[in-house]
Amino acid sequence: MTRTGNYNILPFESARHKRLHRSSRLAFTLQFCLVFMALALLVPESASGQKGARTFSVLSKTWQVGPNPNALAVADLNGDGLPDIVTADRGELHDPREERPANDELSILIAENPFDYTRRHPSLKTGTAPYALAIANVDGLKWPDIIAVNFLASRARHISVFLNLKDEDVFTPLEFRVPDTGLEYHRHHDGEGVPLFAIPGLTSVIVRDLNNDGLRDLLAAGWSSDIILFMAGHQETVFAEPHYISVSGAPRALALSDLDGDGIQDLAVTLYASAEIALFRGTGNGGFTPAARFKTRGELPTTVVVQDMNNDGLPDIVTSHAHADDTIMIFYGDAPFSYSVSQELMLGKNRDVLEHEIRDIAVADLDADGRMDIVAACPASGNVVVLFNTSSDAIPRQQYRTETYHFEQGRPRALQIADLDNDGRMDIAVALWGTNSVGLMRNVR
Ligand SMILES: [Ca+2]
Ligand SMILES: [Ca+2]
Ligand SMILES: [Ca+2]
Ligand SMILES: [Ca+2]
Repeated sequence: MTRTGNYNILPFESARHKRLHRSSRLAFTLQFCLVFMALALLVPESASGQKGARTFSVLSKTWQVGPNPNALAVADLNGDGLPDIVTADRGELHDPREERPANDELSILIAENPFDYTRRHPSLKTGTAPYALAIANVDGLKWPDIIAVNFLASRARHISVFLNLKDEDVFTPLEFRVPDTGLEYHRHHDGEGVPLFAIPGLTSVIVRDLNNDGLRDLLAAGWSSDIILFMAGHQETVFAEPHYISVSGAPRALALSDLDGDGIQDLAVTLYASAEIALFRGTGNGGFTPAARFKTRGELPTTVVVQDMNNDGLPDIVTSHAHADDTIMIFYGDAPFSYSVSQELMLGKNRDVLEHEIRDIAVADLDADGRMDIVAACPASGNVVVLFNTSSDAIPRQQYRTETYHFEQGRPRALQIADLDNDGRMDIAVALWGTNSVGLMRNVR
């Protein structure tokens, strides 16, 4: 195990690694100018994007949640037709070996009316440091259940499931332990050689039926142990024992999509330490086999989304680098598992200044023009940046127009796009790390 430097420490908020790795990034850039048809675009702030023509209105009211919400999910939990909001309140990880100041709860905001929420008390208790969320129906009842993966997982509480028994307004908690048999620790150690983080260090979760048995299965990224974890849905126990898929390079974020058009869901994974995207072909029975790997043209990629960004019918891959630069990368699919053309969208003005720190991205058609738009949560600048695709063709260098929304002291950390008031227009819910609250952006277009 070699120590590879502070830049690889996952949960700390720091930009110091940036300077350390500038030279290697230059090398990357040169390399990819040769290998890829690489296209860079400094996204212009829209001249007409200022007052009067803006797509979203930031609600002045915010809703309190627990300490340091790290993830946010939107779903109608109580069947009244209005989407509710859940946050994973992770707390801080100053020393990731300590349970505190990490936190262990999920907050639930129940919509009473459009843009009017009541926080459910008490909050739901998870394992330590809930990092990512999924909402999916995993039991026999019709209401959507809540699944959280816990990064520190002290006392072996790796996965927390809350079964939604809607009629009693009750969530029944279940806990799942990931056995450490066969798991190794691949990340950083302190000066005494003690691991800084827990294994497997879960950072991402998706719950979906992957083996076509009608039960929803769980996929999670085990960042510290270089694994993807698969737990098949189970009639009695909700999830069966985990199986591991080995993925070197610190798998951090996951996206499921049919990448080769065979009707079976495939998997895209960001590899934080090796700065790659890894692609896996789905077998249809819950298995995944390696299909491709390529560099992200940056360092420390943190997010991944799969969507057709240029409307050519082929899925594209979007990623961003929170700790190294303020860029969003689009990799355009040209054949199954092949992404030879990429485009870089720069949010900042200067490549060597980490101004925004893109922590989360989401993609949807926000202005209903048939083109996929991108939203980025940027805690360092306090901004949510919205990139509207203004292109009229499928040529890989797509054009974007920017609208910037500022959250005073809020530090947007995670977001989800959803139609929160059922008016047919996509709104945005934002987890605010600095104020422990949820802010909303109402689509007023
Ligand atoms: Ca497929
Ligand atoms: Ca495409
Ligand atoms: Ca659009
Ligand atoms: Ca709406």
